[in-house]
Amino acid sequence: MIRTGATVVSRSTILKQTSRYLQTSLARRSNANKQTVNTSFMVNIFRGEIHPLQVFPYPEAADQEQKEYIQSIAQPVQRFFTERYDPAESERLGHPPQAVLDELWETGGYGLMAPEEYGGLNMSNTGYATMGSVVGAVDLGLAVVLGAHQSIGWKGILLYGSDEQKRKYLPMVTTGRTVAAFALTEPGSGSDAGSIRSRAVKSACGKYYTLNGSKLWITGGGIADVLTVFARTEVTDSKTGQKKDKVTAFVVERSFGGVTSGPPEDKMGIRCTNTTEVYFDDVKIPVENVLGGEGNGFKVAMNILNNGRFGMAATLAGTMIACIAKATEHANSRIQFGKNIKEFGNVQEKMARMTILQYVTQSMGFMVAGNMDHGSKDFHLEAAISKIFSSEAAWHVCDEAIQILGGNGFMKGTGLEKVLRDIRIYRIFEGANDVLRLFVALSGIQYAGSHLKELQLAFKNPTANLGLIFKEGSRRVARSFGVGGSDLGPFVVEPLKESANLCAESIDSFSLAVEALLFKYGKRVVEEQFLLIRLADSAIDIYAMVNVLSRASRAVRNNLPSAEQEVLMAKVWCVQASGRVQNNLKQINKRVYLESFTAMSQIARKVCENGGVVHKLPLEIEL
Ligand code: MYA
Repeated sequence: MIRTGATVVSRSTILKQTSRYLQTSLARRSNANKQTVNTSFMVNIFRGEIHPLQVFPYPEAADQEQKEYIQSIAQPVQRFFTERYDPAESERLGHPPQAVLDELWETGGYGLMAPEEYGGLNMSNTGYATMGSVVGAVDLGLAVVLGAHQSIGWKGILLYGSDEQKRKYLPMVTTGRTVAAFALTEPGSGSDAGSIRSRAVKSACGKYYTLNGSKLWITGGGIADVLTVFARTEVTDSKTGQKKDKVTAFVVERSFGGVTSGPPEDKMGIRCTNTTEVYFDDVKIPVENVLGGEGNGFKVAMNILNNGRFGMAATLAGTMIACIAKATEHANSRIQFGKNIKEFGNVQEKMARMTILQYVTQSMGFMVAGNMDHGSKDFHLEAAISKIFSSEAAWHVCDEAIQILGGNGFMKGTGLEKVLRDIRIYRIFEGANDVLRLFVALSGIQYAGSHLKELQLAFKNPTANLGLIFKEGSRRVARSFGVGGSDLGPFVVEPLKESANLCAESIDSFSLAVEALLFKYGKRVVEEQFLLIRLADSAIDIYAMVNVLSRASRAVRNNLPSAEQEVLMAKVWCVQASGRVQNNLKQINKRVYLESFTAMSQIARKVCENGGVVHKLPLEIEL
């Protein structure tokens, strides 16, 4: 049994400790330098600093009244899906049945997070995450139908729209049966979102823009009548008077004329969603439809995406629950070699890993959502990590569920084959995992780098910067004696102290690795993708560790019936994740690994030059 007695710190003590910790560190920092403090836990660990507010204690994002509200919406939706929805039928039709769409429009499913005055259900991020989990357990295609509409399609209007834009468009897209879409990607611009070519030119009278260009793989592209479109525009710098091309976001109505769509794409999964190319030919957009200000489009696009990424984690957490349920049903009933297969260590390891991956994913999704509900603004890295982690975890969990079911899992009738096909795109869209890994590593490094620069400058005028130099100096001296490292002990319950140490050690090794990378490569670190990916993987494992430490501690403090299981999962996760972190960081420094990265570069170059693999059959014959 888990001890929940005298050794366990109360929630209010934790909150006090946390805020005292933050206040002292904020005060120290603001005395030392006047930079604004980033409250993101992940951004700060790149500097070896712990700002626990975003992770400890696990956010309580809904009071009783809000919980009841969320439940009152989620429960009937879940019942509706269980009783009246068939994902295979949606896939066959190429869209969810009209009766299902009607039901969703009528019950507010298209306007979950919009304020009531605009026809929405006024749900919080946590509420949205809950709905995502419900839908994700049923059909990932349907999740995209709903998510592309509200998570990115009209989210920009909610985040950046003027009162007039909100009044005009939000009621249309929440209850007015007008589908919204997000049009960023182009034939020549996928992950490199800044390189879009669509262009909008302002008229001489200054009243409208003329938009030309085309967008690719737009979810809802063939059925949306309101689109958030990104295009290059010429912007004059107010200070220098110089003209520059910058991205601007627009709300475009199909009814403006000149908006057409290609045929629906034939896709591997999420086949009930409509994905098309969208063309803009001399589309006249009134200037009032600029969203978030002329020239601010790139930031608008990124922030829309940042704001929605947690939804994917919550949704895929629901999917994993459904996959695990299928695997469990089989493990409980299947007898092989004279034994029920659930008795085999091999199956147990799979089931445990799947469950832990689901737990981590769910913890991340609701952690990010909860922090956003509490007003956090610095959640970009955490949201990106939750997207990367969840899409890979869900793939693994579904794949392993198929493995446990064996031949049955491979049959369409079990339903897992469709889920696996549907999950695949989640690693690609809303920011491909590969580019998001680089985003995580580089954003963190940039923050750490600015600190090192401050330090270098401080050394140029030591008398004026004694505080900063002394603080940094004593931190490094202490670390060199193996003391003064990070300490997560105060934030977790007794049974998790050892796991918290593993996580803290990982954080210390991580920040030292960042510093070493910066010293070795300076700005050139941007080119070192083999190393950046390993840094990102370490960051992901660390964020996963703090999530489970925080959530399992909450479970113990709140005496949840699942507390014992949650502690077990957190312990196993921390052992495995901290091992991976040490291994990844080792690869960043050690000669043999660095040489193998160079070798991999050479291998890949040769294959590309050759148009495929270079070696022949062992028989050495031509075919
Ligand atoms: S929609 C299409 C998705 N497309 C993408 O996600 C594009 C991916 N590309 C990027 O995100 C960017 O281009 C990257 C940066 C990250 C590669 N937050 O020079 P830069 C700032 C804030 O590094 P780049 C779809 O798929 C940066 O600090 N700021 O830029 C459908 C810098 O600022 P400053 C950011 O090299 C999905 C400036 O921008 C961010 O071009 C349907 C330039 O930076 C950021 N993230 O690239 C999904 N990034 O100038 C449905 C950069 O101040 C899901 N910056 O230094 C449904 C699930 C839910 C269902 C629920 C149902 C209920």
